Amino acid sequence: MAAEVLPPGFTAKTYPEVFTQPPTQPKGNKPGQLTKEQLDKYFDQGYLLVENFFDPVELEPCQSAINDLVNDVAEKLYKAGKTTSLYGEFGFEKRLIEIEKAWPGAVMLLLKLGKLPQAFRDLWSHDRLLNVVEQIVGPEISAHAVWNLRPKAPGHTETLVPWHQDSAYFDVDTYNVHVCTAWIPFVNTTKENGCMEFATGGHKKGLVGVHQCCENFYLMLDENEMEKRLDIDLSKTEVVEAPLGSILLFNNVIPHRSIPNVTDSVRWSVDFRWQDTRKPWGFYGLKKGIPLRSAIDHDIKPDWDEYDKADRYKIQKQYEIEKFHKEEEPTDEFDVTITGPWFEKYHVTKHNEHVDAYNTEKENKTNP
Ligand SMILES: O=C(O)CCC(=O)C(=O)O
Ligand SMILES: [Fe+2]
Repeated sequence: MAAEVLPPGFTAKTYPEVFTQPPTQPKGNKPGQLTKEQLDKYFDQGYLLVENFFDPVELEPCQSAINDLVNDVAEKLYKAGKTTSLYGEFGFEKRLIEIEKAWPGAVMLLLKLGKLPQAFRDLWSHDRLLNVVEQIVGPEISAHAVWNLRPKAPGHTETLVPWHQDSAYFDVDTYNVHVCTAWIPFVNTTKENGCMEFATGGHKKGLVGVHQCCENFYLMLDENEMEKRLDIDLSKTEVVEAPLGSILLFNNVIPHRSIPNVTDSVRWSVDFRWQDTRKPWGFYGLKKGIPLRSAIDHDIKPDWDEYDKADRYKIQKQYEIEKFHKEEEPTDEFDVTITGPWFEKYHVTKHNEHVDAYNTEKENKTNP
């Protein structure tokens, strides 16, 4: 049998303790912090649902920021003559669906959001949330380079995320860094509207499996790989319905996916990540995080403007232009493809417009 050709994204290195051992906990409790049982469960399962963490009122500024963002997209498309209505009569859970029907790609424009509205900055650096993050990554906390607003519309394939480990998207030399995500829903998320599913305990080896490229722009971890290399029992995955007000915490090696949205409403959520400020950043040198809290410097003020200066989607594009000597094209504000350096980490087993936009140029460069 031919030997398996392993992709550069696979290192075979395992870091079990990074993902299974909580850091030493200082005495005393800060508001919102997890109980010992909850913390142990996070490190045992690889994820944890904390219900009623936020009063829904605390999420209203984000919901209203999302309404503004949808309005911006509606206006942009309308002004460009791509749609004939602003669909202003539709609300939070429906308007984007109508816009997407009129101009398929509207959801992608929101997914490619480069800048954080103030309400998102406030939520990411929310005091009670950081108290929890401190229990998981320790007291030196930075916001990670990667975050996403997820408008998951019914039947929309580009927001249906296949099985993966988040580290697969990051640099191989940060596979030993614990990155904690809080996935925060802005609606009740259920089995019907595309909530999250986790391969319970799949983080225990501390190993990033061989992914494949790509379902749309998403890396894929196939079930055979999950069973064989990550010792996952696929009969023990858990679909986690996260209600409004909850936070769903998970680490960067736990395999997870989201399931189809079969309702007629948008499933809105955001995912924010944190890591220890002193550990290396995992985004190909393209974007750093920013410190949010420190036990050494109590006066840290997050420099969100500095963070936002580097629009991840723009710098990913720029990286590609430089690396593959592509011709620089004028920015197309209606471009709905996503390409990124993670495409290079794994073998391409599935082609689509995103993957091809990246690799065609690569071939042109090597075979001029
Ligand atoms: O929200 C989703 O559908 C997928 C989220 C995800 O994979 C993540 O936040 O890492
Ligand atoms: Fe993920």
